[in-house]
Amino acid sequence: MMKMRGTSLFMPAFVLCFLLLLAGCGAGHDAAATSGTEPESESMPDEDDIVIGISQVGSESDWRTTNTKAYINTFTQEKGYYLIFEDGQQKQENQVKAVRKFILKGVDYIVLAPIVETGWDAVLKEARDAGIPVIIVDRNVSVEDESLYTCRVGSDLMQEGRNAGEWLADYLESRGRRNKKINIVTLQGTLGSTAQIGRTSGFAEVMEKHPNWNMLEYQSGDFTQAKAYEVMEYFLEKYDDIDVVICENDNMAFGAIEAIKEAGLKLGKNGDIILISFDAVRDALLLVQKGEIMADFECNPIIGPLVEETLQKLERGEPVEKVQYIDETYFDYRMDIESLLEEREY
Ligand code: GYE
Repeated sequence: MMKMRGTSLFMPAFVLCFLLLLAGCGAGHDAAATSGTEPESESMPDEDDIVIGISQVGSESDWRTTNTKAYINTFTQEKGYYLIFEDGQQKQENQVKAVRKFILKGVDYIVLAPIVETGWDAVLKEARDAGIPVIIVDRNVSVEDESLYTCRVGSDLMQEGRNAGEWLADYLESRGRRNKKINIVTLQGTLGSTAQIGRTSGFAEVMEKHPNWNMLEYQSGDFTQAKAYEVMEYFLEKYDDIDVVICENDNMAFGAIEAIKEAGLKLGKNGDIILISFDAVRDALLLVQKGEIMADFECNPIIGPLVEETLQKLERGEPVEKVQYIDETYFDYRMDIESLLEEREY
């Protein structure tokens, strides 16, 4: 049976002002959130609005900020959407609570960006029992029963890891270091997240083909600059022969670079350390241009439009692919970053 739009258990929503500022929306009718600490707004869905509850991971990185903006800019009330945005603040329990809240409100769709892969079975079952389609975005979930969610829209994170490994192999070859011993450290993302699992295992796959690559240590920097700075300091104290630093996102690269410079080491082609990163956000690309990050593997944060396309197909009762990957590329210090940046949104 078709559900009536906007007539479910709706409470007055609260506006997350900072999100609206991020999104550049003036008066703020486009996004609402249910955080009890925010000022109450009069915003209510129109009867025909498609009501979407988004449970976001947090705001740990530049990538995430752009990703959040893209949802807000895509699902506007002018286009007939009513968005309820919940920031999980990097805690799965907050995200589970948010999904339950969405179910209670009787939203039309749930969009879930899961912080880690496991632990979702129970709440996704509740959503399915309530007849609410769930679109998993960005990272993945690992559930016993795949029919607990409708589909996933995001990045092929394992492929990103493989691409980074292949790039390093080619680069070392070009520098005559193909068979030399190469010491590597990895700053991993949030343990158990698809972005960490995919990038670590994709890179490890390539590493297996190179017995001379020696992974000294993996440590998590939780995708944040501050944590990565501390971890990199620790790596540099412990090892004096690091050749390669893999940072599983750009914000961790920023922290690592700070620590490397403070230790008096040089980055880049003629330096001591080859640093590779993931995301390719604007500030990181400026460091690629300087040669400090030697290669950056793009993770496209603008997922909103593809989620919208998927949701519209579901609205029309059309089938959707279970997994949809967004197009991605990479950038390295040899490219003309300046002109690439002119056309880039983020
Ligand atoms: O790389 C990182 C963010 O899940 C792909 O999460 C995303 C990752 C992204 O914090 O910057």
